[in-house]
Amino acid sequence: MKDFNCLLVHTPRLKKENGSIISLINYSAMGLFSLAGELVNDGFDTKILHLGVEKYLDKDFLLSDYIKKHSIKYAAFTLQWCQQAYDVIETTRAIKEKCPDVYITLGGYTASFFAKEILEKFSHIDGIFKGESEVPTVKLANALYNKKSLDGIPNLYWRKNGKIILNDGLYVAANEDLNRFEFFNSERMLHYDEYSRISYELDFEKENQLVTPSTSLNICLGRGCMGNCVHCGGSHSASKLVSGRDFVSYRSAEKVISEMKLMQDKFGINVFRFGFDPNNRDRSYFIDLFKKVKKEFSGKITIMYDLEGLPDKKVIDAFKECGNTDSILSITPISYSEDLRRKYKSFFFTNKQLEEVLEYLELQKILSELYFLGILGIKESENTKSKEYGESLAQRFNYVTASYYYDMEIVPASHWTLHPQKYNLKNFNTTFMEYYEENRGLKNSFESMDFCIRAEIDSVAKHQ
Ligand code: B12
Repeated sequence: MKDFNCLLVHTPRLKKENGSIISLINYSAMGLFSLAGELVNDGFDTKILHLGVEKYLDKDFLLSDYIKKHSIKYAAFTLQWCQQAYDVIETTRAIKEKCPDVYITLGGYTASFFAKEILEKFSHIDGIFKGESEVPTVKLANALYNKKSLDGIPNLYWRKNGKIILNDGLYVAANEDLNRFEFFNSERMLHYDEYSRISYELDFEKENQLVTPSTSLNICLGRGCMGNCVHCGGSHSASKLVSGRDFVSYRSAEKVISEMKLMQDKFGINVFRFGFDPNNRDRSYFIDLFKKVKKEFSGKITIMYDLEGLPDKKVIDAFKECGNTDSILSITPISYSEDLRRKYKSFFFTNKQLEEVLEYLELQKILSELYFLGILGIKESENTKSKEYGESLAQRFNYVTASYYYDMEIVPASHWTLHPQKYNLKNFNTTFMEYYEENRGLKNSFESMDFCIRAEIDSVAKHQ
């Protein structure tokens, strides 16, 4: 191993709620494992650290102490989700104050989109990777280790002689890359076992929180999307802006299955989530994958498959075979109105087609759930009708377990934030600083002493 230790950090969003500290955005980016794997393959001692899990297990845990103790020279933080904006900035600020020699980078969708603004505003961030970063991250670690120039490292924003620049060259992973990368290795993450049982929300005041059997840890099947849903920050057009990706890459079914087997054997994980449906016109990849999953697991695992478009009978039949009866398809019609669906969503389908699919799922005894979204900038009564339509479908079809209704989130790089007039979109965040303010939480974030004070109160109370 090279004498240069690296750390990849996931920072959830912290919030104070009813006197408790809770965290959201608890699932780390899938890509942290492939990044760690590539660094290790190149001889760098690398760990992934989930700040929420570490803090939950030990209220006195401070990342700055960890960095000093383990002589970390390079620390890379995910800023994938815009809700992480405040906590990532404040945690890294505190780290840089206490450990000035550690080189700090950010990466992920939100950091990529706002890279220049972040580097202009926050001098404690040394660099930001725009887009996909396995190969560039290894190049950066080598350049820092060998004290070489950072020129020529693709996808890297950094300060050259005080000026913020984006290096020439673009790295986007191809199928062969995805098949080479490792997306699951419990050794890479501290306390992976506990992480594998984390849920959407973590309450730091409550005991026994890391016990969720069916987590939403996603299996990486590929990257990219052919769709252009208006509100999505990972659509075809948004991806082009964020990472330069304008094609879809798939991971081989064999690689996916061997990873699922490992997760099952080592951690008893039996619920797997596939959040990838990039092209409704060609689902041959999924039909092949489902057949192979069936062969390997004999239908004894639960699969949650998030669809962007409607499945046809071939996909449904293959899905039925591959998982147990708890397996579930999630379908997102967005709106009751076909006109609104056509305007806001890709992979269009009519209500008649949707209902025919739900009938077929009922016949096949396959569970499904529906997602309708409150669209901003339209009449509220239209959204109410979407909610009601969803509820009526859930009542009509026994195998529709639920119909959920949420307001659409506004995220960076989404089409409607770039063309707000077309969508009557007002009062939304256009700068990184607005996301930072919107998500402002605990002072000093994960380096805050509030957790420790709380722990002290608890231990005094226990001894009284
Ligand atoms: C699959 C998926 C999920 C899965 C799994 C996510 C996961 N574990 O990674 C689930 C269902 C859990 C999920 C949940 C949510 N998601 Co989601 N998700 C997606 C989806 C469909 C694909 C993501 C993907 O392909 N990733 C693969 C690649 C590109 O990313 P990656 O491998 O993880 O990371 C690479 C790079 O981003 C970068 N990188 C990432 N982190 C870092 C860190 C460092 C240090 C470096 C150097 C590089 C780096 O390098 C990596 C390797 O190349 C996208 C939409 C889309 N089509 O892109 C939305 C998307 C990413 N999700 C989004 C959102 C909003 C959410 C939720 C907040 C929704 C909600 N309100 O609950 C939650 C957050 C949950 C959490 N974190 O706890 C938004 C993010 C927008 C934004 N900029 O903030 C997107 C774009 C969809 C949208 N609505 O616009 N999601």
